[in-house]
Amino acid sequence: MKKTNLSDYDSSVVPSGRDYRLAIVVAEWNREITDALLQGAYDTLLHHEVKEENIKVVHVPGSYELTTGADLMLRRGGIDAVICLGCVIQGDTRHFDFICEAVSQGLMHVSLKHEKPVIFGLLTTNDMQQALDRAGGKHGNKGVEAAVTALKMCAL
Ligand code: RBF
Repeated sequence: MKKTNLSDYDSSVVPSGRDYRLAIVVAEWNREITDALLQGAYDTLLHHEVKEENIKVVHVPGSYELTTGADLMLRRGGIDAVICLGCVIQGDTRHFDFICEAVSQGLMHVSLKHEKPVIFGLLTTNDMQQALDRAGGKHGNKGVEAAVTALKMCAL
């Protein structure tokens, strides 16, 4: 059967998070969207047995700051993976391209530098509707998928 919600996943293949400590770095821009992504990621970690006290949530002003946020979390030590959540919506100027490029390159760099998974949970959409569709709408919740990815990477 064709899946209509892309965040439907086989829960049985997701490793238990009972031994992991994770940070979630969330951008405040487009908060309606990023709050929904955060809720999806947080609930998914709890569902897979991550202890509440082992989830650290921090906010950064915009998606551009996700890289620094992830770096600071990993520099403190004791974190197994960082989930980064943000939403960049195409506007009239080229900010979209610069922010998306910086974040995708930046998060990869932080991940390789610290040798820890850094999960790219950044929506990069043409408009608000596409973002809503991916933050609990018809295309699921990408925060859920980011959390599942984090647990799978922690178990590698
Ligand atoms: N941050 C986002 O997370 N999503 C956006 O859609 C977004 N659009 C922006 C558009 C402009 C014109 C500017 C100047 C900033 C935007 N930001 C956005 C904020 C950006 O990620 C960052 O917080 C600021 O540029 C400060 O470094």
